[in-house]
Amino acid sequence: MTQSLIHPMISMPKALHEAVGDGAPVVALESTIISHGMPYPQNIETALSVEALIRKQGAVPATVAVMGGRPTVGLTSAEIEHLGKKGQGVIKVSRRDLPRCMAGGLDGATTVASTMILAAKAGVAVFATGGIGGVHRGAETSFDVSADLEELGRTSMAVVCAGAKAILDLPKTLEVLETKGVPVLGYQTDDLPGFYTRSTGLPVDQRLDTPADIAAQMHAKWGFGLSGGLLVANPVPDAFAMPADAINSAIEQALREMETQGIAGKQATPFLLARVSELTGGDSLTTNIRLVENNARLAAEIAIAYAKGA
Ligand code: PSU
Ligand code: MN
Repeated sequence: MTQSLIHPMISMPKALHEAVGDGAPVVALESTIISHGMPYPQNIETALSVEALIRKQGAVPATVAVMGGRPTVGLTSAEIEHLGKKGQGVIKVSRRDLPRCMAGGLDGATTVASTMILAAKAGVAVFATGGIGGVHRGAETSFDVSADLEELGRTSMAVVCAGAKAILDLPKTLEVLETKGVPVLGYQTDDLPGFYTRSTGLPVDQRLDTPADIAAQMHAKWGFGLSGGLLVANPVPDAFAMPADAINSAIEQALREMETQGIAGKQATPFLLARVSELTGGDSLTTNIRLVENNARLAAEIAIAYAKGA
């Protein structure tokens, strides 16, 4: 049973392997947020505190990356520190980068898309992140649509986020999620959260108020053989949300600078996150850290509810 859940090419600590085999609640965590999403040393502090929060809730954390070419689910603290210190010196790995990274024996930090792939192959069903990638502003000419959306359409995983990052075109992101059959579930909210803010004014598909309600939809979707993800949108706690004006003007300026400097492709998201943090004097980074912690707590509760069965 245990073997069939876990792909033989996945490297996983023994305790985690057993936890998955026993049907214990496990929460996957991504590593691009460590290497490319936050500066050192806050990146390492956050990654470790998020793992501790998940354990405190009674679930098992599993941070995901490619280490020396091996798809790895369940990094050690030393491996997390290694990725955090190397920062942008490791490859940001999405679906298309996995073969290069594996065949080349390289270290790679996994995005939402590739974390979903590795976690699913390790038998994990719940994943906490900050904000997913989505349709970038200006996508009608640049065609920049994050591979995260494609992955949500195909890989079975509940992804807990604080909405798509506000640097994106959110109405277009919702349209693509609809096309790909991904339910967007607002946790205790009717509105799509805006990552740094609690609301975008855009409606989610459905509001759900308990982890058990979310787990029930996971069982319904996958029990019926509908593959693909569910997106759980969890607003940043009020105390840590940013004023909409401050964050929006920082985003506008960062987007203008990105255009002037000709930054595009996989560099776009890391550039925007870092620049917005500079422009807000670090406030957006604090919000980012707090919302990831908040998502980890909810993801643990969902994993626990899901593990109880349909
Ligand atoms: N959420 C964060 N910080 C991040 C990211 C998400 O709070 O750094 C990363 C995730 O790894 C996500 C990626 O998958 O940004 C999206 O990149 P792109 O837009 O290039 O697909
Ligand atoms: Mn992109």
